Amino acid sequence: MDLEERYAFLAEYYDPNACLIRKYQLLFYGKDETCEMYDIKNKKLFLRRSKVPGLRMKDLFLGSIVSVHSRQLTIKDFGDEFTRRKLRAKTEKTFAMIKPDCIGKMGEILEVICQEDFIICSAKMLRLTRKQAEQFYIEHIDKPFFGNLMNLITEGPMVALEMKGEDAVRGWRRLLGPTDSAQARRDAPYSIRAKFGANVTRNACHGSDSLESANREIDFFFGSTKYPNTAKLQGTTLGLIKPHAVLSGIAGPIITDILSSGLNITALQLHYVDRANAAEFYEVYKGVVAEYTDMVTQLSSGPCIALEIHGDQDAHGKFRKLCGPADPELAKYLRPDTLRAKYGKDKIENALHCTDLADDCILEVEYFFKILDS
Ligand code: DAT
Ligand code: MG
Repeated sequence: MDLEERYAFLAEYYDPNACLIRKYQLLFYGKDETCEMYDIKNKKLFLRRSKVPGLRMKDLFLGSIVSVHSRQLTIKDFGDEFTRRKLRAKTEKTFAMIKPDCIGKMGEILEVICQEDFIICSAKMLRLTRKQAEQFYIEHIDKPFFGNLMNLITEGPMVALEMKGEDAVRGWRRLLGPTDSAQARRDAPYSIRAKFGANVTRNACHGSDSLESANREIDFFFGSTKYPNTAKLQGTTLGLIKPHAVLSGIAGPIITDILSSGLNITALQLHYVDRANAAEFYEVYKGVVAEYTDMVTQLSSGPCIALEIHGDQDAHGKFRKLCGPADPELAKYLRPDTLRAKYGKDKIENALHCTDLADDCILEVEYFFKILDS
């Protein structure tokens, strides 16, 4: 990015009080990472040029949702030709899948994805029926390996991912390595298939092979067809990776730690929670916890990843123990191995929410995997 450059966007904000959509011109200055906003309707300065905590250039792309001083804005369009030309090449999307053979390694794979600067726009754990799998891989229907491929794809849950990045289609294919994991180990030893794949069919992950495939595959999974999530809604608890942690790219390591503690992840979905829903979800803390408003602001400030956590017994108790004290300062001192100690910053940006009371587990799991996913 040329640091002198100014990028312009059309952003929309749904004002719940007035029940109307407000439109803004949002300007972002690369040089000092400041933001300026104009109300389009009355042509007035809305936000003086200033730094907006948490707002980065890489979070601004078509369809992204960003938080500017507690307002959730949707980036609807480029604001000028310069921005359109500059960013279109960069805002390429691709489709990735963590296949059933590699679901246990999803934390490590998400870590690689974030290290390579991909931004995850959508993520959902789901299980395809045979018919759906055939549709997805229709181009291979006559190949001798088709039966094996169908068995693998339908043998268990997988994670579908819509990702964005510079040269995303080619970049992700390069990172995947050759189709055959054995060849990948010879020719591209640092690739995902070399590291995580077993053979030519069980090769860890999928990646779109062209822009056209990417569009088709993103539409297949995240278009109008809604696939049921994999939540059990029984004997499980909720883990919510907060937006600050998702945006800073540490969801992968957090998931790896959860899985290596012996707990299972039985459902996963990325959500953009709006302020009204965040307020509703945290309602029990209203008037009880001093940080309530800040908690609502944090949860609605960007993408969060909801996890359904399952354990052989007492998933709630085990997961709370793994998360540690709500205040990371305290956690670092008392329980340095816990997730909040390792990944939290302060009481608000404490990496994860976990259900407080055993009796509320299913209510909270249902909030994300039944109510918000409908
Ligand atoms: P890719 O996934 O690298 O795009 P592809 O589109 O040619 O590869 O094939 C789709 C999947 O089918 C691939 O990920 C694994 C399986 N597959 C491909 N070639 C195979 C073969 N020769 N034997 C067994 N499985 C194969
Ligand atoms: Mg292919």
